[in-house]
Amino acid sequence: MSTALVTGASSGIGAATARALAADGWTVICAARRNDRIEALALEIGGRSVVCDVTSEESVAGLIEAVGPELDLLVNNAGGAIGQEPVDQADLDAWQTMYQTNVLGTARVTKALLPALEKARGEIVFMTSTAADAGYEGGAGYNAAKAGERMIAEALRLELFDRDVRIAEICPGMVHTDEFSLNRFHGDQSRANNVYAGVAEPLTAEDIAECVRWIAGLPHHVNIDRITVRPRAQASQFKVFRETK
Ligand code: 8X3
Repeated sequence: MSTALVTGASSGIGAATARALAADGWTVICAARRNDRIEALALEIGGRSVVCDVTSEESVAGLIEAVGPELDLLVNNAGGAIGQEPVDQADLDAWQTMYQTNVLGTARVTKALLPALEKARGEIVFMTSTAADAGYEGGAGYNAAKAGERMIAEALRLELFDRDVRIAEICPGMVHTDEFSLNRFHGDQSRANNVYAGVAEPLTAEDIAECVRWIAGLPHHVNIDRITVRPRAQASQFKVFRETK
């Protein structure tokens, strides 16, 4: 049975991905900081859980032990946005955190698990964002972090061209999850709700999980470099159809 490790598995896209992979026959190791959540999820899907903070070297070392000698799939999903201030009001501590999680955390986990992935001729899926494509007002810190994460995937694909590990990137647009916008706006639920206001059907975490499941299930010679996924109503980052009442 193939084994996958999903970071940021405690909620949203990570949790949905863990469920989708498990339903497809994968043994899933759910990694995140919040133990109660990943323990419950692992129990539900017949997988395993490992507490992990991707910003900690020591914590990520624990992943290597949890995984063992071989790993078939790593889903680098941990990360997120904090704040949406213009550059002249940038909260640089928030930028630091975004860089620590999205870029350095992803690099740390990838580096740690690469030997096990190579051994299994495995695959890495990087969960970046349409925020990596271009800057938007208030997005600079998150744009930079996600663009930085994208560069790990791009460089790694070149570096591993003769080492039989597939590298894929998924760039979600507007996905309505419980926590993404809530975290971004420091717990302000009404600001979080405004992001999706009037949009009939933003993407769900399950929509993105389905992309991971599909990519991971393709024959080994097929490498999906990158897919961009948006809701039908989001023609671009700046052009969203919102129904007004
Ligand atoms: C989420 C997409 O538009 O909030 O990664 O940057 S956006």
